[in-house]
Amino acid sequence: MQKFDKQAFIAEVKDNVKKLYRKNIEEADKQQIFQAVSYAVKDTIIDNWMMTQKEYEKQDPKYVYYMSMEFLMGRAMGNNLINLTEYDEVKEALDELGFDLNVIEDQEPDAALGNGGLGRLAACFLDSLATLNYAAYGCGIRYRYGMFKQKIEDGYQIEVPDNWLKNGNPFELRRPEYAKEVKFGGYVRVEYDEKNHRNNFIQEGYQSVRAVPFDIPIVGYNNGVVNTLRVWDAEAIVDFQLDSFNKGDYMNAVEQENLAKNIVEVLYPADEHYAGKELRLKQQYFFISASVQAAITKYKKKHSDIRKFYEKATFQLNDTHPTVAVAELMRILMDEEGLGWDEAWEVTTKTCAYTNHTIMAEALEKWPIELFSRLLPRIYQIIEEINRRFIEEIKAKYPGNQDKIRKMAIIYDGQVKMAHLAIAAGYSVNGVAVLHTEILKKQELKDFYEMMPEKFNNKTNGITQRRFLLHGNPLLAKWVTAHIGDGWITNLPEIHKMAVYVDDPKAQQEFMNIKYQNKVRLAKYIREHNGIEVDPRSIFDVQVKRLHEYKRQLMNILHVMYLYNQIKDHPEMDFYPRTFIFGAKAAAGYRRAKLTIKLINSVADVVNNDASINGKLKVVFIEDYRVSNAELIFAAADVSEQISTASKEASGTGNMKFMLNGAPTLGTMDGANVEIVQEVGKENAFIFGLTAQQVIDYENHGGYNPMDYFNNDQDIRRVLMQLINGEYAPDDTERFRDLYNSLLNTKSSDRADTYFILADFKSYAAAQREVEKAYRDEKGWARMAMLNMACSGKFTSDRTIQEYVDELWHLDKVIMPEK
Ligand code: 26W
Repeated sequence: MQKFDKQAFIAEVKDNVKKLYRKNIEEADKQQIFQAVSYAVKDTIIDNWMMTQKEYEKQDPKYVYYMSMEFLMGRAMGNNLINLTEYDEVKEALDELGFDLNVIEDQEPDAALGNGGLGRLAACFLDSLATLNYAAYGCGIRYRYGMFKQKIEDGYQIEVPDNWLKNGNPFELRRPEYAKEVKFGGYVRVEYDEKNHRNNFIQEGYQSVRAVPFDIPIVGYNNGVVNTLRVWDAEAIVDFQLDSFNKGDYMNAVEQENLAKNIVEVLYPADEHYAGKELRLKQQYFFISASVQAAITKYKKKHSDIRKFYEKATFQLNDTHPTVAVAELMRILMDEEGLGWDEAWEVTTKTCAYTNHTIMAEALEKWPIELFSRLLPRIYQIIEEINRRFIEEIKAKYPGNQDKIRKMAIIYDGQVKMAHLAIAAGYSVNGVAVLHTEILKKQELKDFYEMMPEKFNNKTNGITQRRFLLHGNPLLAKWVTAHIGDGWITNLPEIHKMAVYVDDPKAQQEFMNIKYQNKVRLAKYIREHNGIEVDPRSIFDVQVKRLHEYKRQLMNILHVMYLYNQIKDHPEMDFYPRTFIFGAKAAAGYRRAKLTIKLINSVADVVNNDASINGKLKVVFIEDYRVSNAELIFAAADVSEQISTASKEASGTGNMKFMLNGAPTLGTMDGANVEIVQEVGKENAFIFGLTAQQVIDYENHGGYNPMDYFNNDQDIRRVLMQLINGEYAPDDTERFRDLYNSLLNTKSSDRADTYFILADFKSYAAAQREVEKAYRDEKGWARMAMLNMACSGKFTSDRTIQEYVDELWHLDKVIMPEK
């Protein structure tokens, strides 16, 4: 790669400021500097991007199309500099110009085109694919508004639209020459084709939109590779011209304009909750149709036999959201490429693979037939036929077993079940952690597993160490590199070499000192953004993730209330100062989750302002938790709270980011926590609570009664009573009644305490005491924290991607020419 030329870079930044803003650099504001620097960075990327695509043309590798409704990319500029290995150089150059790179980075809005785990996983995967020299496209939607911005007012969450494109996105490239048409509605006319002796299916009376791709570069680490995230924008096909009126299709023009505008308007912010909205199905088909068409076009440029499409392309479906790809591929292969059903089916089943990310029943996507067939008439026909044949297969395998059909059919009870379609039509079904995959096989997808065990496999999630250590925690990254070299950046298991230092007093001290500095950095952020003063010498105990009942933020804050009671009762008690840090967005319509945020803030108000406890306890709710502040938070954490009800968290990926930054896990045996403990050893984590099997047994056979805990445990009883006696809501004692009810009152939910908070409460409290005890032993803690970092090698997304490649995708490594 070309060497960085500082003076040339400075000149280019100055020139960009002039061209973009007609200003000298001294006159430009920070946002303008950000833009000017980004365009300079993009310039470097562009050459590599063109070269990469040229190599792909030449070497003709197999591509993976990672189809996802969500890509939670976060900020691009800093990450691009990191992967170009020009971060420090640009920092220096900007210093020379009198700007702080960190401050300039803060000018960039997060690209928050995702909700949480699933979207961020997609982003980590793109980073790893590029870094490992694999040809890949991310395929998604260019939402005008991403994940909402969260404001906290009077302790309540307020959702504010995220106008992330308002200053433009310097890294994206509009590619109108690759636009595709996507059709909705109308009806299908069948016409016999005399010449080819087959039926032709022609969609008529439809509305359509033009899908216009925007390409965003995905820079591999130090290898010259630049892949593409292709997100689709929608435009009206009929120009909305005044003379439409005269042509008589004025209303039609308006409708198409609206259709286009609405489709890409906003990301659905309801994580793990399916709402069955027509617009969401439109979004799904919109980006999938465009992406599949583009993949076919690309293939046909070099290859003539469409029957071998799967040799050059594979579609990974990120949960069920893009599953309509199965039918869209069938449609194109049959209706446009002229294949027969069996030929098309063979290609499709060799192309598509499905990843399951959740076992939460309310997340399962199923569409009413009426809606589905009206919006996608031809696609629906195809799914009907897939279903018919699939049921034949079930019948052949399980003669006379109506129950199997009821449980496995793709269309049943008036609904189209997207997970069933994905499983029937894909060559692979994978879970995202060992435990999760086992639960899929034995519980959720048992019947499918029994019928086609060969499709099922596990791919434990991972994260990119380049964003979450190299960029997010520069002090620790430099320190690690100084000890073991920089091999860990592309080969994370090498970080295990740090294990030899865990008993070295000097290393322990250096490590703890870096952690301290990162805590100071976070404390400053909290002061500036929340107005709360926290002590960086206290234990930073962190739970950051989407707000969901199964993740049990409620248990965490109830425990804080319990600690506060203890400290008030026993002021003399020796208590190590603790800062409980929360960050979480609640789905806008999820009332109980929003009430939990209010409770956290109400407890914070009381605890933080009680001078009598001498600052022993602090509670902070960080507003607008997102990728960019997450990087600061992971780096500063002492304790990683991973406390979901066992069996509910498919994997978790935040858990891995904490571990990488040297924060031991306080958690249940759930998701990837199980594998984290396996890597680092039980003695270097704080594990508590029911096991997944125990939870599943309760769920299947009953026998759990939270009232028993309420009646028999006075600490629990006291904390619960404080939810309804005005302790944290003096102005409205009823405010938190619903939370109280959710734990005790059977009527308010199917079963009271659906997520076993009371069952796990005391073992959680005990584990928390162990945390405190361990933290008091300074050397012991340093050792444990460093071991966590040293044993995090397995959890790089590079490993995950390599497993997908070796076992499922079989991609070719692309060799980049020396420059
Ligand atoms: C249809 C609405 C909807 C939206 C999003 C349903 C489900 C989702 C996602 C599956 C939610 C999600 O992000 N799941 C998370 O995926 C991560 C990556 O695999 C896992 O680490 C998390 O455990 C899982 O909750």
